[in-house]
Amino acid sequence: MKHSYTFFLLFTLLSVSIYGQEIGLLGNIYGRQHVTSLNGKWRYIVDVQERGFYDYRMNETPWGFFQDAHQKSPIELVEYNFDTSKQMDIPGDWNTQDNQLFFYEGTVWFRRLFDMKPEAGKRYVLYFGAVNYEAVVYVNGKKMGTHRGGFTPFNYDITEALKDGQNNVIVKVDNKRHKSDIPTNIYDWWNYGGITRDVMIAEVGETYVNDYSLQLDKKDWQRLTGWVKLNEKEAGREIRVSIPELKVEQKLTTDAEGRVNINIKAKPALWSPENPKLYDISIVCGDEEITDQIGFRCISTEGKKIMLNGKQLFLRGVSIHEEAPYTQGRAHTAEQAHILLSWAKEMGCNYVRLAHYPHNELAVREAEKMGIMVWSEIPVYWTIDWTNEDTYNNVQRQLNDMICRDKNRAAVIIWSIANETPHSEARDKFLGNLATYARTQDDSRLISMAMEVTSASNFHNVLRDNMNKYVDVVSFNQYVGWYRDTQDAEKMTWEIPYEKPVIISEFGGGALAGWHADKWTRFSEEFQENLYVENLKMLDKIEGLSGLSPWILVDFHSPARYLPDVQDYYNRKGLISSSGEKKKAYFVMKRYYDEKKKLR
Ligand code: GCB
Repeated sequence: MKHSYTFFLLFTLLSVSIYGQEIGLLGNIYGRQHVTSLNGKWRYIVDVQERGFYDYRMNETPWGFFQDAHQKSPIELVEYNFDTSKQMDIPGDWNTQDNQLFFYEGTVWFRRLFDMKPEAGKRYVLYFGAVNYEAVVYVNGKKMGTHRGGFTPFNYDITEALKDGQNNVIVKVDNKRHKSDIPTNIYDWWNYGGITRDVMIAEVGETYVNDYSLQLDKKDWQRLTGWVKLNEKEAGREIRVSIPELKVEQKLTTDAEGRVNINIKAKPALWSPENPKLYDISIVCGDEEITDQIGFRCISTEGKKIMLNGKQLFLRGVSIHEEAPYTQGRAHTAEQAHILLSWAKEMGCNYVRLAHYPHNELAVREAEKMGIMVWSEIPVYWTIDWTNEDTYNNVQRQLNDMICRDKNRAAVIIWSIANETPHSEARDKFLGNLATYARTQDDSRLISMAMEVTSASNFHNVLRDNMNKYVDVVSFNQYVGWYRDTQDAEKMTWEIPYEKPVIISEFGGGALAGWHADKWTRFSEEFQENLYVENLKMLDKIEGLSGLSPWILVDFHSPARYLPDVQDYYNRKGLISSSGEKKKAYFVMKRYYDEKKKLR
């Protein structure tokens, strides 16, 4: 067990030498040419005490599981073996793939072997769609880096660590909750641990297109603007941008920053829910091509109105958690997203609130194809450690990566920076900085956050929030009928003293699908149905009401919902059960949205 000091020194030196490098996020991983998927079966070892990481003095050990050690002779002591350990599907959470891990929060090690023939003049980028929560990544025993945050992508240049033949990638995943994390210690959804989204290796040239942006010019709808950025500050590289259907073909040359600006005169048909038109785009640099489908549209506000392409619109929405329909666990495929979004669409939705964290990229792309607008959110939820600089840096990074990944998606119209946060000076400073940062990263979309009603006396509800000056849309959650009394709904009045559009980002109540009683019996479908009827009457009276996203489309797992035979660790506020049964309230929403459609 006790290795000499020399080994320790050697390890310290090795662990700081750069084998891998966390690099700028590769834009549009799904549109790249040479990508190898590492999805599939991965071996895993559950490591409750993290003995694969720390020695018996709690120092990081050089003999950790990332060494993937194998016994070389019968006398040698090696107390783990990936080769004979169990396997699970990646992407996938561990909670729903191994019964013993249903409630588990801690460390699990994963290993995947893969064959490679690295070529000279090429670089290899290992990309993770998301790992919840902390990932320490090793390739062939060499540490590539550590990433925190469970819902955003990250990547490493692993070129120097690769060898000809068999290679391994080992990831230590830890989903323990901490006060200073984002999200923090408590939240109302399941803390699904693991490598929950696609894992890929992209092969690129020494100089390659790292990222690009292409959008409709906000002020001139016959102009497309944007940029392309190389991984290196290399001037003089030719970049070709083409959109065949618009007869656009541009040859551009990078500047000293390795960038080109795009400014194209074109007359695209504008993307909208009625016509979710996407154009095939190609970006070529050297012998590498990136393809994409991009829609062009303009989202803005005018007083209390939300405008899409210059026309007022009502956001007929619903909130969705990224939970697999019909089965359980974290959803990660386009097919799963399609089922969820089809249920929303059938209910009359043109918009979804993807709560409470960035959903997978394929889901956003699916919404875009289906003509569904998206509110995308970072998990700044409830009581964050507002004065902790590390927490702020972490969340700014998550916000940055969310925007970076989806900035070319026409469907995304709102970036949300928080949900139900308690008012304080520290919180205002934290969120104010975050909103300002979001705007510097993307000034083409609306910024919002789910606020709370601040005072409610004599049925008079007032919304006051210092964050009003930072947001474009004032959104708030309210639970008349569930956490407050339904019978009061018709007496309620609302005071929202801001000249901005209003979205009710949540309302709702629970019902167990198939359980019937009278409308005063909690958790019956009739109770939920009545709650929706009364809420809709009440909400329609709010001045400037521009959209709704009731809570929530489908029941979802939550550790905070204990009631046996009713909740069984599910939040039952779904309009649809986890097995796909539509509850009565679903049809109340559908009727309401059908009426709203006629108004526009
Ligand atoms: C809320 C939260 C949401 C919860 C919901 C509830 O206000 O934003 O995450 O799940 O209430 O069911 O209580």
